[in-house]
Amino acid sequence: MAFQLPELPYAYDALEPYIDARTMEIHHTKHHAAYTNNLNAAIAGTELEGKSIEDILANISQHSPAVRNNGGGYYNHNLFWEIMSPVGGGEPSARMNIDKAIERDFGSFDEFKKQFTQAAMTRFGSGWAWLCVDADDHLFVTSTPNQDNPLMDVADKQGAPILGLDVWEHAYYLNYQNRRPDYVEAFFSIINWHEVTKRFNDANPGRSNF
Ligand code: MN3
Repeated sequence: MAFQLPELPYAYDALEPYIDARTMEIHHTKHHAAYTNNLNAAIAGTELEGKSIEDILANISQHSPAVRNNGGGYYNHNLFWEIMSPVGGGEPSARMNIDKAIERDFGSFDEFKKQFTQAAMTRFGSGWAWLCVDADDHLFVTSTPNQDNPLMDVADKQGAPILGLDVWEHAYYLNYQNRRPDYVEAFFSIINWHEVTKRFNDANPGRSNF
């Protein structure tokens, strides 16, 4: 079963004015579609066919650059579409475990936002900023180059990504040109904290409630 390009969970114009419809359409139908097709081509007829994307990424150091770049691109964009929502933004509510975990591990939401923004701004060239859960069930912020991600065994720090921001120029250039800081700030208006919370809970199903 080949990997499939997912449908977006909202219309291309749903995230305006934060992300414009044209950017979303090109990003999904061209960039994400290409990663998906190229991943399928790279694994066709190999032992990777039929494996989950998570399994492939966990041992990515053993695979070709084509699998690394396109497997990362496939996974990262699947996550990216889902952790945004036209009714998102703000801060996670007190009913979500994630808000207590952010306070515990960063001290405050503002400090988390500062660290995440810093990671997005200081990632030179193309890459991603991430909020992840580590093996000890603590949150951390990191960034990765190109289409790498923290599931990969080549990552500086490994963990389960629960929030990610694409800082490739293709993600923002039509609307923001070189103003990456404005794009990063806008992203905070469309974060789907329900989905981030779900991913936080899935990262450690045995966790007792906060
Ligand atoms: Mn992208």
